[in-house]
Amino acid sequence: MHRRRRRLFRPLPLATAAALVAVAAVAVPQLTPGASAATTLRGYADGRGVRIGAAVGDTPLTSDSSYVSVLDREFNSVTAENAMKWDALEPSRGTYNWAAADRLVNHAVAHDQGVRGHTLVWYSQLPSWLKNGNFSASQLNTLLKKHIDTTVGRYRGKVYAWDVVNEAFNEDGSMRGSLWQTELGTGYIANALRWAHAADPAAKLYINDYNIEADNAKSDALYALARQLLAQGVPLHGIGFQSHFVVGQVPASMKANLKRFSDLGLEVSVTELDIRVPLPASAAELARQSADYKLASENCLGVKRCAGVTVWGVSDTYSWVPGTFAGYGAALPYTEHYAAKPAYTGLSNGVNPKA
Ligand code: 9MR
Repeated sequence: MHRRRRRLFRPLPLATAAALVAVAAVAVPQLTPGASAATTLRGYADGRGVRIGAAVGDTPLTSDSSYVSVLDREFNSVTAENAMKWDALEPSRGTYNWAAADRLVNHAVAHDQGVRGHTLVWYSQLPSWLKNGNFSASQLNTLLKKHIDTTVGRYRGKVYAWDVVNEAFNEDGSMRGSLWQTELGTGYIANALRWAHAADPAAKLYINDYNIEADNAKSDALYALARQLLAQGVPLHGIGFQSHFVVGQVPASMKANLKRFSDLGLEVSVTELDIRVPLPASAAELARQSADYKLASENCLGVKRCAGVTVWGVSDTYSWVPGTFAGYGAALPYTEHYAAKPAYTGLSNGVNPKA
């Protein structure tokens, strides 16, 4: 018998759905052709039980109503672009600033969006009191546990997946020489996953990285670590493939590479998709970028345990790309004026199972 694919998240409760239908029937007697919710990214994603997400900055969330309306219309998941990083949450030791992170979580709850938590253990964006504190290994272990207990605990039940460990590897597959790696050794990864699981047993726990989309030395090393963690019973549930691509360079081995992780029983997600093009962006490059958005999203959604695709921003206005890669930009699905680019159509066709 044909069975529907298991949904990765719960649909609206029946009563809520019925109420919405009832309200819609009264307040919106006619649907504008082409504007039904089913034709948005989140409409397609909801229909197949997956997430379509965007990284959200606190500035646009609080000051740009065009941004917010696209965000809420098109995306059923959000990731804090910076607000849940350690330097943002605990700028001085023991003094927490939850305001921006809380704002995003509350926004998500109000707009039926899930939250991906990003990120608990990273070499970067550490507060200076921590980075320069000359702490012993045992002190660092205690500080890390407290950070995870406090942060995951605060959002228990509200974050469906956490990027527990971010960017732990070098390109050649060796472990990156971070504060954590250097002082605590690779065991910090298993510990972080165990602590996060204890703080929120329902959250899916991820290792997230870039340049692991292809089958290469870095993804091989991660694959070996993932197998080892699973064999040891460590609560690792997923792998996040950041997917910061250059136009025309979506790796040919991406789908097969994601599949080998999925075959271990792990979820796979594209967590930070953007596709940069040389500026000024030509029509030909934008068309290529559109095809790449479709390919990259299908490379995940076509794999059995793909939980969803997140883009690293909504519009080109706030993207990190031009500030980091000189001469490149236009990496996201919307223009600075919130016009949908060909990239939007590519992404939409990638998410729509019937396209
Ligand atoms: O987009 C983020 C940018 O606003 C920050 O300045 C930057 C600081 O490191 O982090 C960016 O997000 C990164 C993410 O957290 C991890 N993967 C790479 C992303 C782009 O740099």
